[in-house]
Amino acid sequence: AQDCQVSDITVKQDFNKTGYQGTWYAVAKKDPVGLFLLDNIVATYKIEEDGTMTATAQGRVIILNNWEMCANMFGTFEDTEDPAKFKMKYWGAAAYLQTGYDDHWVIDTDYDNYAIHYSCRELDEDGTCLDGYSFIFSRHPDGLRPEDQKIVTEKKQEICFLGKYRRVAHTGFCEAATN
Ligand code: AZE
Repeated sequence: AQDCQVSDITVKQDFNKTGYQGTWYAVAKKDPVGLFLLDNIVATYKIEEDGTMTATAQGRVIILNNWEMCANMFGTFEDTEDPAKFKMKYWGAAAYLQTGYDDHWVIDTDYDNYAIHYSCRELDEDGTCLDGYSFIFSRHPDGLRPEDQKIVTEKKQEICFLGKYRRVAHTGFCEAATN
């Protein structure tokens, strides 16, 4: 997909959502346009009894220009014909947080260590992504294992986001009981 066509991006083959369950720590992110999760981002995925995938996510945000808080977010996933491509409906625990309906693609994962997430919100006329975001997730709060970094760099290039990521800090901001 070196022409950066979103329709040519390949995702994880035979994606197994059961194996994807549990906690993932964001170690890097590529931001979309507008308001977004800043840092301390942790996502927890679960398969419900009816087989649908749901998730919760936390992260530090700044809303209304200078109000810093920990956003508690929820997502429900709709399956598509590709097992690694979902539509995600999401909303915040508080009404002033964000709601949305985004693509949620799993580009690659080994289920035990790393995962590469991708979402294009807006396609450009030429079929490339005009506005999108992506998370690099790790099962380990301290980051990716050295052996996974090479794979992740290759995938960042395949989704045409190489050089657009920022590291996600984990400082414990969202670990306090009340925020
Ligand atoms: C994601 C995966 C787990 C579930 C959810 C995710 C995305 C959440 C957002 C939240 C934005 C919040 C803002 C609040 C002011 C992809 C991490 C819900 C995009 C901007």
